[in-house]
Amino acid sequence: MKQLIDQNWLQEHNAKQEAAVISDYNALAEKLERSGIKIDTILEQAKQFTVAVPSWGVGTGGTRFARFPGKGEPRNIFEKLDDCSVIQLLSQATPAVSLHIPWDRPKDPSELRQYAEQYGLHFDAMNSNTFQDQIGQEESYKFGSLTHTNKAVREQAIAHNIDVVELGQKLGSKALTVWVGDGSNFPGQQHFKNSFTHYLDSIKAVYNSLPDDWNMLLEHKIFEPAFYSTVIQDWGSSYLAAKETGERCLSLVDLGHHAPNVNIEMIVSRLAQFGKLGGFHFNDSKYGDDDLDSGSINPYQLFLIFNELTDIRVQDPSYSPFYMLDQSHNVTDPVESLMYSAAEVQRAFVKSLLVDRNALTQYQEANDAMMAQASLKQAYNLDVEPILQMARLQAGGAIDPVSCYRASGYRAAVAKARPADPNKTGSGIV
Ligand SMILES: [Mn+2]
Repeated sequence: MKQLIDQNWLQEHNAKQEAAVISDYNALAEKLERSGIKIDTILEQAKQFTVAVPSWGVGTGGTRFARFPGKGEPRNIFEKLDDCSVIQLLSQATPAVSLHIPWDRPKDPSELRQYAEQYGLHFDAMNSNTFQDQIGQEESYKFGSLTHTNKAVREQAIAHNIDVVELGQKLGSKALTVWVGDGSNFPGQQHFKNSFTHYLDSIKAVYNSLPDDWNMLLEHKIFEPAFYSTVIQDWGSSYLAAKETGERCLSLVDLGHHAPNVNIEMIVSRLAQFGKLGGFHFNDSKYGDDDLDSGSINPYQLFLIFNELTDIRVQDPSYSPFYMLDQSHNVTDPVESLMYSAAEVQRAFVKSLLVDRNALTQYQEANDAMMAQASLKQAYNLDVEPILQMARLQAGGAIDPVSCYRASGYRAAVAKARPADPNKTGSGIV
């Protein structure tokens, strides 16, 4: 398999920290053993955990005010995959890449697929884009896409989604994620019922073109770019649409797409209870859809979400929603942020495995609020870093991905190989 960081060098880098990791791991094993937890079974599950990287995440993001490009930013989808391969190599938790079309449209899909496969990468859910106009496009999305009042615009948006599915099939993807910014900025601007009816008709048309082994994921978002009303603004609208559309049409939860302080872990439980929770976009936020790094603001919320997911998997071990990081990296090296964030999501997952579910159930049944919340905190407060380090070490990754990446000199090398085009502002999502 092709690797952009030399395996021997990586092993030498790990060797300096290996003895400390083994010592920490053994100490944690002893501690968990006292609670009847076998650390090796947790380690195996940690090694199985994966979260997809968004192709657009490896470029520097920006705000609606400005974008400050980083050095050596990828200039095309092949260079994006180079960066994704480094993230996977060092973190060993991100073997899949999620593409955004048309940003990542390849001239030759089979060439792109082979390019990914040489790194051991594959393609996760495909993302369509009808929230901006594309060059040469007949109709404009200024006043909406799948929900537009004009049938010709809706048909164009439907055709785009079907096209993305056809491309995704050639790339080995198994899902289409649909997010539309359709909505209104003023009371009275849009007829709520009519716009939702248009949405349902449009996504049903896309759904009918899906291959049998594909899922369609509907992503809701409370506001922005529409500031008064958004057609798919919440999990309720998403659930209704998914239910109306079909069995393989599911809701996707982006953590940043809710009002502040909304109980997202309960949304997770509700959607899952009725078989409609299909996937996640992980990120964190303080004020709105900030797209900050996962776990950087509210790691306890991330843990509580995984606590629900692990609870679901106790009932149904085969349950496996689509996981993706959806972040905008404005002030960090995107490769570092994505490696660090993948580990934060993996950390929340691992901690959720340590919750004593029998004890929690008993406390809930007995209305012992104190001990119920303490049983969650007991798992959350444990430092599981040795498990994550051991998982990476055994899988051939880096014990400490960020320090290893910095020592490798990868960014300096690509900065030389990828001179910035002064006329291009590059990728990035706001
Ligand atoms: Mn998202």
